[in-house]
Amino acid sequence: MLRKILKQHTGPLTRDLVQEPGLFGLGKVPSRLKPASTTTSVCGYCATGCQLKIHLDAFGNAINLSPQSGYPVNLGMACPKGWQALDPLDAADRATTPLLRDATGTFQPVSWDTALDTFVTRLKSIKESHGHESVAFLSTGQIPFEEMAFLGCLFKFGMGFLHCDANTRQCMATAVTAYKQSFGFDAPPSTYADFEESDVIVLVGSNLCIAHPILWQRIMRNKRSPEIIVIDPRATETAQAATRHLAIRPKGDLPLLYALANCIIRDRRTDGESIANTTGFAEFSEFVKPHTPESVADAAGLTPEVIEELAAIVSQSGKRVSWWWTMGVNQSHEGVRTAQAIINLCLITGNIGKPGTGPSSITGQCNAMGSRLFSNTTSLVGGHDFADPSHREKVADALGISPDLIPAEPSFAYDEIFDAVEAGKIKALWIVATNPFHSWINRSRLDTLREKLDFLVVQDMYHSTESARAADLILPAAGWGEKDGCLINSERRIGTIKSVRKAPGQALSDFRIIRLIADRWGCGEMFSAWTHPEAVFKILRDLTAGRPCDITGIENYDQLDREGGIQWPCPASMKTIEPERRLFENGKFFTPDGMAHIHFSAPSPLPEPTDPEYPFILLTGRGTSSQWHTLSRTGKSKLLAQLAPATPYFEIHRDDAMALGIESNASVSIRSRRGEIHATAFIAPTVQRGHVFLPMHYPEVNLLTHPSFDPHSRQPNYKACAVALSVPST
Ligand SMILES: Nc1nc2c(c(=O)[nH]1)N[C@H]1C(S)=C(S)[C@@H](COP(=O)(O)OP(=O)(O)OC[C@H]3O[C@@H](n4cnc5c(=O)[nH]c(N)nc54)[C@H](O)[C@@H]3O)O[C@H]1N2
Ligand SMILES: Nc1nc2c(c(=O)[nH]1)N[C@H]1C(S)=C(S)[C@@H](COP(=O)(O)OP(=O)(O)OC[C@H]3O[C@@H](n4cnc5c(=O)[nH]c(N)nc54)[C@H](O)[C@@H]3O)O[C@H]1N2
Ligand code: SF4
Ligand SMILES: [Mo]
Repeated sequence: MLRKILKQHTGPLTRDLVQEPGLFGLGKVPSRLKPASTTTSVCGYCATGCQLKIHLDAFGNAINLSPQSGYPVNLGMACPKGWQALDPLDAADRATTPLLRDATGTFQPVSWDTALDTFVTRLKSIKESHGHESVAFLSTGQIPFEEMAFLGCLFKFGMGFLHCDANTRQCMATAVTAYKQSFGFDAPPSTYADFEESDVIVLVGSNLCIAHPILWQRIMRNKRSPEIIVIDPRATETAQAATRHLAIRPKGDLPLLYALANCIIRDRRTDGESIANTTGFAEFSEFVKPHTPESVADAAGLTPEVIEELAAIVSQSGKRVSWWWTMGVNQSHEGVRTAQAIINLCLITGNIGKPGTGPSSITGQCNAMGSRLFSNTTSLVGGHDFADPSHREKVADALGISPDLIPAEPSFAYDEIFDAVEAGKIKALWIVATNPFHSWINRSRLDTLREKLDFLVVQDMYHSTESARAADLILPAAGWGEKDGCLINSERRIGTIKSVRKAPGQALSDFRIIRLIADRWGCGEMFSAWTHPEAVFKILRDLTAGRPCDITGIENYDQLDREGGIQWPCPASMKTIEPERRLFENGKFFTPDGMAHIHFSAPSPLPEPTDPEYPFILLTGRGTSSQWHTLSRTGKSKLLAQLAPATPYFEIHRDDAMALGIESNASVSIRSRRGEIHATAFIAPTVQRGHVFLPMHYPEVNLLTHPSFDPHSRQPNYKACAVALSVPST
């Protein structure tokens, strides 16, 4: 039956299908038999986007890998996760067949035929009874954008649902919103060469040595003896390696950044030419006046002298200053305004559109940037806007569908989807390549919400994740290394990934699963041209025509490989494709008036401040360069497992530990208003008094976090909540 469907709707064997021999039980196709060789693939973990050289056996199967030396991103380097990227493919808990929960609550292996039938029958009946807002999907920044686009377009245009979001909301929704409001498009301006060309590098809430180690290596290649300033409450590995560490009070960033603007404007250290390309400068100058170094010192946890000094360093005439931020900014109740306060500093000091400058968010997941342009969740596919009728017309025309199929109204954001589940409005969830039962803020709420869902589908490489274990139906997915497609890294560089391994058992690429669902749903015709990833790449490429992310000048995957990846934009009119390009060199932005808009608003208090009952601030984040998020992949590598503790630990200041009678390696109870966990004490010189730090990789962590959100981006405020510590009596 399955073969019949595929024959009918997918046309001749495609590159992608050929590389999924598990589907046909064929083994590799003879034409691929060739002597042992190599190919390349961009790494499937972080948004640095290193290229790996994959060593193949005579059958085209990956046997080993090494970092690619000529690639403009990693220049021959890789971090431990990249080196071990093949390990997780062989894990024993790979999902190898669809699993359906039976009447007793036990998972039973079922055929794809049954899985697809169940999927379609259940969702259609829920839609019929409860309407097109009753089903939502939650997806990811970690699959190729051809797959993301297929999922988003099928779900909205083919299946006719509305609500969907991705783990990118947990990650960079704040940066997206900040850029859109300030520049008129979600456009991180820098290129990685800027790390090497700056005189001053400011890292705000960004622990590069752990989270983007190869980008730190890029900084180390800077020959201008740069001042490297880290603004982080913790003395992270990056802070320790920097030239200057500002141990800010958690969420003290916004007052600090406004005070810096105040000093710079007060001392006339601004750049008039750059300010001429902005709107709102006069109002901003008035607004920052009360934010003096003295008045913000307490909120920032820094002395007025340090603030004055920083203001002088980041506004030196003739010096190139680049600002880079990550989750210490994005995951905040006021992340958007904080990101924009950084953008504003670059605008008023002229640090934009030139070598070694720029306000840049460093993205997290390998394809978070791809999801921003193509996932069809928050933005209409191809860098368009759902609310704009001309964009809907254009996309409908290009896809050959009726514009009426494209919704004008926005989807619920991630947290609103859960609220709608709670309210009984959303009855079914389809989770693809993310693990919110571990990673969502205050995640114990999901256990309660699970009871409210009539149907939960989880599409994952593994059947053992916290989310898969909660599902009614598990769809087994191929992972990185087992499929083709494109990823976009933090500097807007598009690169390819390749199928170099056969997915185990009956696992299929997400592309193929979505294709099968489209056909079974009865809307396969609408996607008749979406036969394989490269065909979809070309459809998406053509859709970008005339948008800031125009990539109509990219011919095909081979060209992407030949050129060492290509940054957007790359319109068809581009004669020469330079390997490193930054945005806004001409001082023109993507807003209707061509100006950058200066946004600001008054800082607001911490959503959950400490008090006598919960006297510590809990900070969370990445703990090690060797582990990835919820450990579903890196946790399977024996080698990586040796590089980080297997059970939860937390960092605490020596004085706090002494005051509470906590000894090194003691098991300590950490309580918030939402839950209690136990973790091993690590008395560390990294955290300030009154703070504790827990790595996010352990499932316990999000039992504690406080569900507050940035009002503009709806990004969760993962980084600061109030907790209490106690040593359990034995
Ligand atoms: N090894 C590894 N690398 C990864 C990942 C991984 O799981 N493992 N995940 C990837 C992903 S998806 C992401 S998003 C990135 C995240 O990369 P980063 O954002 O660099 O990592 P985090 O540790 O989450 O947060 C960075 C820092 O923010 C600080 N911080 C907390 N509160 C504040 C504050 O109020 N102000 C300031 N200024 N700083 C604050 C924390 O102390 C922390 O050191 O990493 C990517 N790379
Ligand atoms: N407390 C706290 N919580 C946090 C954070 C924090 O700093 N602190 N950071 C947040 C951030 S920035 C992020 S990005 C999120 C990450 O949170 P998640 O997205 O939940 O974490 P991952 O472990 O990356 O989950 C990806 C899932 O996709 C599966 N997978 C991998 N490849 C494929 C594929 O090709 N196809 C399919 N179908 N499945 C695949 C993996 O097995 C895994 O189960 O966590 C957030 N949670
Ligand atoms: S730095 Fe990121 S992209 Fe590079 S090898 Fe490590 S995980 Fe992969
Ligand atoms: Mo992230």
